[in-house]
Amino acid sequence: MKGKIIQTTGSWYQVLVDGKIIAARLKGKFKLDQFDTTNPIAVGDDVIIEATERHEYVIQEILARHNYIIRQSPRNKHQRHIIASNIDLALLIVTISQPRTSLGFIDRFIAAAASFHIPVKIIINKIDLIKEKEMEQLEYMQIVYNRLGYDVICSSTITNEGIEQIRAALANKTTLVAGHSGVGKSTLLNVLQPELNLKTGKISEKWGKGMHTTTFATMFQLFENTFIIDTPGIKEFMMLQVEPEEVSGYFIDIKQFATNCQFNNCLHQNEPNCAVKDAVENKQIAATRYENYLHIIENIKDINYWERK
Ligand SMILES: Nc1nc2c(ncn2[C@@H]2O[C@H](COP(=O)(O)OP(=O)(O)O)[C@@H](O)[C@H]2O)c(=O)[nH]1
Ligand SMILES: [Mg+2]
Ligand SMILES: [Zn+2]
Repeated sequence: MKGKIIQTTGSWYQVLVDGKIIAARLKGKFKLDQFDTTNPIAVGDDVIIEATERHEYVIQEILARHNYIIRQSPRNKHQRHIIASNIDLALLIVTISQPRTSLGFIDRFIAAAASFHIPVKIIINKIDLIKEKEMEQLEYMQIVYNRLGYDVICSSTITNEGIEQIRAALANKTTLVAGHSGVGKSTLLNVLQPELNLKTGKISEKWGKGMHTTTFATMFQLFENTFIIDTPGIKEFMMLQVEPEEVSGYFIDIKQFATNCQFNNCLHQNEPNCAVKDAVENKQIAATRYENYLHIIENIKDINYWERK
């Protein structure tokens, strides 16, 4: 039988098969060393399970993953853990205020998603709270990210603006829902599916803070054939696990111009004849995008420096 892993707890796996949840174990002689990761199976994996004579279920096979989020141990680059797999979409929920989501956070997130081959849609929630003086920021966000090819949906769980658009965007997909604590992720999911009854507001925020140690993702069904992945490992997701010279590959606007730089290893910092810097000056690349790109490469250089010491 074919099923999908929705939760992993020790050596037991919860597998969704035809709308039913079945507990299964790995087949005894399953070769752990066929992957170079600390976990052989992750949430989102499509698997083949089989009943044994003792009426237990065992996982026989993992079907090929079309993408996955992986975390590498900060101490050992070869220790890698798959957080979740087969993700069709990442929904990044942001807010202009209460709390404010920075453009740096957005750029880091979409670059990381690109590195994992996950498409992104941006939701600007709490649009009912927007003040006149915040309109400019709102428009800037819409223009910059639309121009990059991302859908930007404004929403409110109070007026229901954008809710049907979000529902349509999620249909028949497995979606990772991400964003700062307090932006309204749980509220939004409850509006889409009241049966979920997720905790919202202060209590869940408090929980979120102490939960950095666990990186177990879980998956739940929103509608038929529509799943949500919830992972506490968002910080790790945001860590771009690449070298500085690879970062521009995940900034589609910068990548476009990078081929015209004089040096093919140009980091677009202070190198001469840099087509990216020219494009920033000519406003073909948004200044905030370029600044955030520079922050990310500096940050990666820092991490690499301390690792190599
Ligand atoms: N004004 C306004 N408040 C919202 C909206 N969506 C959620 N909230 C409130 O924001 C707070 C945090 O929401 P919650 O769903 O717990 O955020 P989460 O941490 O991202 O899951 C709660 O008090 C919600 O009632 C919205 O669209 N407009
Ligand atoms: Mg929540
Ligand atoms: Zn350059």
